[in-house]
Amino acid sequence: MAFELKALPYAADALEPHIDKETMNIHHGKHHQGYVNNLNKAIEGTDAEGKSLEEILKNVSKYSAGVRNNSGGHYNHKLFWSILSPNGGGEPTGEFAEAVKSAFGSFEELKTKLKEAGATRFGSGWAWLIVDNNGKLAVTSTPNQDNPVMDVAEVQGTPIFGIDVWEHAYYLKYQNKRPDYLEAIFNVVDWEAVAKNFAEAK
Ligand code: MN3
Repeated sequence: MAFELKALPYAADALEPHIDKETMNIHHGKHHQGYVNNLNKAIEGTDAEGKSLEEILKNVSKYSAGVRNNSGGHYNHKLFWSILSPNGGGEPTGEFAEAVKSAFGSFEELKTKLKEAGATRFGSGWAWLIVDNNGKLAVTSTPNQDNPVMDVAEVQGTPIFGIDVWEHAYYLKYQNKRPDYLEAIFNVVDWEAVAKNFAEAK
């Protein structure tokens, strides 16, 4: 069964003005679709064919650069669309909010750490909030389309939130001002979705 691209869970213009419609259409319809198509090509005739995305990522060091880049690209974007919402913004609540406070001191401090991780990732990559292998929340970042599920990642764990800092994620609206994009995106983060990911990852 080949991997498939699902439709966005909201309209392409739903995250405006923070993320513009054209960026969403190109990002989802061209970039994410490209990762899905290239992943299906890259696994063809290898033992990755028929495996789940998570299984491929956990053993990604066994596979080609094409499998690494495109399995990461598919996983990362699937997560990205799911943690954004036109009804997002605000702050986490409940058990997840308590865990944030205990790990980072405050929600503001978590945001600062995520923005730093995104701003200082040289070139293309991702900033992550993960549940690490000791069950603790941590902020980390990865280059290119790598992610913390991969056996090659410096810091491993389960991502519950990620920010795409590739230029394709923000350049049309924000040009070279990555920090402005990193500020704006928090207006459309679905913290309920992140809290659900946290509960499942723990
Ligand atoms: Mn992207």
